[in-house]
Amino acid sequence: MPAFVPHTDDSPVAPSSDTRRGRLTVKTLPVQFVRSAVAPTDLPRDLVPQLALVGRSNVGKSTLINAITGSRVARTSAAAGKTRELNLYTVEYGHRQLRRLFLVDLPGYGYARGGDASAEMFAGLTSMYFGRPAPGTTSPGDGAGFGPTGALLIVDARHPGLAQDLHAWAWLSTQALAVAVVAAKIDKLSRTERVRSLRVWETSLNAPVTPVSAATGEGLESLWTLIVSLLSRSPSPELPDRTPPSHSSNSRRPTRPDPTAGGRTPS
Ligand SMILES: Nc1nc2c(ncn2[C@@H]2O[C@H](COP(=O)(O)OP(=O)(O)OP(=O)(O)O)[C@@H](O)[C@H]2O)c(=O)[nH]1
Ligand SMILES: [Mg+2]
Repeated sequence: MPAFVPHTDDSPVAPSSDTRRGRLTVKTLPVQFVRSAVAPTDLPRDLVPQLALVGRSNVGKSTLINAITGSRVARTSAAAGKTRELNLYTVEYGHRQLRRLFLVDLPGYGYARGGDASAEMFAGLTSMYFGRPAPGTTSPGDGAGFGPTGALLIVDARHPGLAQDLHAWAWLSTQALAVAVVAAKIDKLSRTERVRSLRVWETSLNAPVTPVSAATGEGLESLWTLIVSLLSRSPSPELPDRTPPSHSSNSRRPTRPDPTAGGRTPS
């Protein structure tokens, strides 16, 4: 699988692909699986930034981790609903502002065949993880680890404006995090379809969308630039409440994504 190779010096991220010949230089970044997390005590306690990958089941989150690291470290599957815990990976990047990061692969939402159990598993893990303080914002003080520094919402370039994705974006946008949207599987669209799809995505989310393909490597260098920018933003010194509310709560805290929220669920 082609991967973007980031520069390891202090210069801004620069293309490593030989675009004149349409080829990508494939090189593996130092990346390791750390552990699967299901509880706060499984989360990292060091001050390394954490980037969460959020998106519908089967949208290509795990594949994207492999593509941007030039590895096969993350388990992928053509069948939806395979990832059932938070999988933590550590990556050495080598940029002046970002020498190391955690990539956190979340289970996908919207796995219809998983039923209530799958939806509850997703909601429970998400609220556990996003309820934790980001590295450097405060000391957890409870023997547990840190939560995300930033998050990428991964959407499918072919299915713009899905209600579940809009719902997830609305929720993510209320979090005290640097967040951005990435449209995956762009290789499945023609040039004309891409333009149309990205326009609909950006309008419906009211946010810029970075198109990528793990299959061809398109957009991966822009994605690394985006990641550096997201994770280099200093976290807010005042830690807002990032805990999703319970159903009985009337407070103005953000609500968690509802994996069963409307919309069709294409594969
Ligand atoms: N053509 C194409 N296929 C892709 C791309 N990214 C992922 N896929 C395929 O999409 C399927 C799902 O990919 P995964 O990475 O396992 O998806 P996921 O989001 O991690 O899924 P869950 O773990 O179930 O939430 C696999 O068959 C991948 O090969 C892409 O950029 N282009
Ligand atoms: Mg996965």
